[in-house]
Amino acid sequence: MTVTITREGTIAVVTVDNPPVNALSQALRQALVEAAAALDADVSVKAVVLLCAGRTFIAGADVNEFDKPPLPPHLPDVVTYIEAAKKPWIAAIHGSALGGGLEVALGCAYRVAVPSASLGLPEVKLGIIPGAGGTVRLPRLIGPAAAVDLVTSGSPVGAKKAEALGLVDTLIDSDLRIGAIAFANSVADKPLPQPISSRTVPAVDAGFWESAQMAVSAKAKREVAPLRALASIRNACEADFASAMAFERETFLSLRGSPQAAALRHVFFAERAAPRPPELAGVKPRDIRSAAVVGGGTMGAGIAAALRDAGLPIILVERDGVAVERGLANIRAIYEGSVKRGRISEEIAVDRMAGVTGSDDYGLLANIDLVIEAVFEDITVKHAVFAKLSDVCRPDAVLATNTSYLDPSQISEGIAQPERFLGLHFFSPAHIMKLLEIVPTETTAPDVLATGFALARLLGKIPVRAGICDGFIGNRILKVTRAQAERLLLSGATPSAIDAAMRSFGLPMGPFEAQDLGGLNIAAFQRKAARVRGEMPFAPIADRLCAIERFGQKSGGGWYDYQPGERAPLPSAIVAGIIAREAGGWPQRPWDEASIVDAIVLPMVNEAARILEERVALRAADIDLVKIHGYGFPHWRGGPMHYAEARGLIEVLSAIDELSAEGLADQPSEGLRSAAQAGGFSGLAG
Ligand code: 3H9
Repeated sequence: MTVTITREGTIAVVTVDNPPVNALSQALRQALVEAAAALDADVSVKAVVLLCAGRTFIAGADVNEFDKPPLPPHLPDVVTYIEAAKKPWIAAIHGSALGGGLEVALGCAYRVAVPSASLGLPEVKLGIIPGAGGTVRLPRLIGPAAAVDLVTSGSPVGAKKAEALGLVDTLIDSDLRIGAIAFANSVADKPLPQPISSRTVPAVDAGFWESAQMAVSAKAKREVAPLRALASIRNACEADFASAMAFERETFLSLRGSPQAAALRHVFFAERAAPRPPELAGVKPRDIRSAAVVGGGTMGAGIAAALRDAGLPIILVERDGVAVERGLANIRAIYEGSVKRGRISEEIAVDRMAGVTGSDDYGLLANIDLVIEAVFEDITVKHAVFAKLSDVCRPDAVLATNTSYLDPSQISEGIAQPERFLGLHFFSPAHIMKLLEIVPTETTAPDVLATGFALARLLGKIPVRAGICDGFIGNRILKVTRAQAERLLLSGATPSAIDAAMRSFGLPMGPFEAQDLGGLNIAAFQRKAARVRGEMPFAPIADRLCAIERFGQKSGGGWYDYQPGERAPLPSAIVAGIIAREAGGWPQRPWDEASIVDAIVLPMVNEAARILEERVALRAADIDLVKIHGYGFPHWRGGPMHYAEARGLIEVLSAIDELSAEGLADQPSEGLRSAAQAGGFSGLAG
């Protein structure tokens, strides 16, 4: 870390260089205070430009320090020090001014930024609130309504919007350093602007806080930080500056040590570790400038849209003209939906479709860099597709399968240059869902695997490397969840009670509602295939429902009944009857919310430990990302593995022991036993 001071005439330029993102470590805070003191004492300096080296302005407090006691100088004091400087400080922003970085900029007399910069207070995404005056200064600068939006959403705004809000004084289109120095010269002899801390807050309309409270709590659901941030802004609008700062700091410090903040920090670091598997360090991915998708069903169309959204030209291949038209219509429907939801404009939708070519001619793929197969889950159909791709594609083209349940190694049999083949398992809807399971075979070349990770980055997805097994990481755990849900039914719980308990735990939907929405037939098809392989999947009630064609909402009923045209699930007498018949011989017991959650979540953890033990997943944190980004596990709980560790693995182990003694779960896995003994999953990971 270095902070250097250079001179351009009477302007001092303070350059912060603390790679990778100029986070405000203790050493940097100290250096900023020292720079401010030295420059205040230097009569030859009329104004100060605060600039950052590298790819970004200060991106916030150093999150690595949040598990330790705070060390002086504390950030609020650093900001106060800069705000009290005798000469104007000008924050010159490129990249991201986030969290503490923006708070430092708010201590400066002026803020200038390049148009590509973004500014924000993302603290709520880490389970905390801004802790260095963000909730107190922001409403004094841009008004309460804009401050509430920015702080409670945690989403940054672009520099142009920031200028319109009054957060940035001037945009600098040319070289930032030169532009900021010119700006500094233009204000050097003017009186200092009134510090933000001593400005008054504009009044709000009657009922403003009540409606903000309702809107924020509806969005936050059970996340604590957004409402606490709102309370801090409200207090800052109603109290004097000093007491508002004290209130903010107290809230920040209490949240910093909270379980939600610990969980969200775990997710933050997991998301940053996942895209960089150590074994691929230094491996150069292949170039991907064009892509094709084979199969235009729901998955294929979603994958095509995801690739297209990342700017790649796309060819969609289907078996005949009618199927091509259907595939193109599926992609078009995705873009029409995005326009309707206000996600993109009509012009963008037209442009995206213009970049998609539909064809039944594999010959068009002769010069394509990446082809993803998303056809029917049948090994013969897939073999036929890859045989054609082997014939027509360049030998260095990357070939991928989006299979969910088949073995990618088997699919790759017979492919010319099998080292260019891998599994890329997207989640539906593929243009929205963030998770991408990357599944190499034994023969996948390192640069092809690296291409999978590079593709994830290009598409803005969270990549997780998964080994080959039935269902990879996510669907393998899902099977356990579903089996558990049926065991609960057989021992006295109802679908509505189980769904309600899981929603109250934080999932967007319970297991039965989710199956009714997605349809029960795909899982039934997979169970049939598993039975052919000699396996014995456990789904006695789902099997009975499928036998009477209760496939879910699309067939008018599944685990629940539905009124025609309605989506509200209604308890079903037919289903209750089937459960009662199947439950004969099962011991009945009472189930409350907590015991339902335990009987579903803890067996997930048990299976996940087995997955780690088998090295199907490389890290426990990867499994957390799979469940959060693919299956709606509440991110503020940190994923099932973090949840289990936070709860204590000994307790988890004994709960599973009890469930399995009652015949309500599998026995604890060896992986779980050894992790419990070691006090964490890190020993299982590699
Ligand atoms: C805060 O400020 C609280 C204050 O209000 C109050 C204080 C009193 N700390 O994301 P990338 C590391 S809370 C430590 O891949 P990109 C990251 O782990 C903070 N490390 O880069 C990774 O390390 P490695 C509010 C951090 O270019 C490397 O940097 N601020 C931090 O895709 C590259 O990260 C935020 O929440 C950090 N704050 O994106 C901002 N940030 O290479 C969070 C990053 O070892 N950061 N690292 O794996 C971001 O949003 C992105 O990193 C950013 C760059 C957009 C800046």
